[in-house]
Amino acid sequence: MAYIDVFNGDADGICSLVQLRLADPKDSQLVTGVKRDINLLKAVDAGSGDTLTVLDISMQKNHDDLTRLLANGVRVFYADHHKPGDIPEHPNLAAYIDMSPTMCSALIVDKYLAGQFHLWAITAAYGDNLTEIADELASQYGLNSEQSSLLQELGLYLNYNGYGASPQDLFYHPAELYKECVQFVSPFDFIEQNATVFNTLKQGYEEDMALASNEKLFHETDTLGAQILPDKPWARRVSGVYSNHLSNDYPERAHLLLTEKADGDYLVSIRAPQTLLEGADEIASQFETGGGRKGAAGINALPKADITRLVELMEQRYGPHTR
Ligand SMILES: [Mn+2]
Repeated sequence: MAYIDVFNGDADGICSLVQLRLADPKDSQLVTGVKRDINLLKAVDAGSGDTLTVLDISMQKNHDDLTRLLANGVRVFYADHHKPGDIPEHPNLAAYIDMSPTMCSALIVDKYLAGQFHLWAITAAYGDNLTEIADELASQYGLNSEQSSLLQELGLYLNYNGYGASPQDLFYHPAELYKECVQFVSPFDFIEQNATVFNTLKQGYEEDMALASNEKLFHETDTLGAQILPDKPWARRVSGVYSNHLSNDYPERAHLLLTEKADGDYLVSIRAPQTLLEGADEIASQFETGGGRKGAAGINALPKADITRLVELMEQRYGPHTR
């Protein structure tokens, strides 16, 4: 009879589990990883009598392992906001899936728990870049602007910590960070009483962002800004939040962020202009290891020789004629 908690290593995954375990404490086994590591059910072995909680990872990407575990007699609670694919019909599966663009997994859990730990849910909404929704909830719950900016900061840092190629790149393994958070019913108490964690993340974020801003763009037009970051832990950590930042600063431009990998290929983040949130997935899927959503997509391993073609594709897709 084991409890196994499987969660994405970003703000949304962590804050989802924090709420559930504050409501229903369990001595559980934790399965998580860096944000991009979403095939988390693969490593899970469980059987009849075991209870599995799965948070903020695509059911579609974990479909075969979910089916395997259900067939083993495992009871599963699943909450997520990514495309689920076919949801298995099984009496042992409780699936809470909501793909609406105004939801994140922690808000789904918040609804399930009738708002018991809404401060953590608001933190996650900020972390998932759902700023307007988070602001709305914050004012509904009577937070002042100082309080809501503090939750926004925490969400940003928790989210930032999840990026990286492997847990070695991160300041805190997401499982450790979860354990630090779940000791506090309120994220405000976490920030105040666990100041070392908060300040470590804040300082790391600020230093990494400053380093990224120092790197020059190698291609810059009204249509597209493109930048290369070096093969360094700071670059792998900051690339995701830095892309969000660029995209907020230049909403009319598309963005391309390439991070060098040890083998000479590039990890690529593609952002459509915020004023034309489409096409990023189509561009990414023209490359062997590419994929993603309309507004934001990526390529896992782009050979150096393909950089020019990628830049041209983006200039064509988002050039003046598309407006
Ligand atoms: Mn999420």
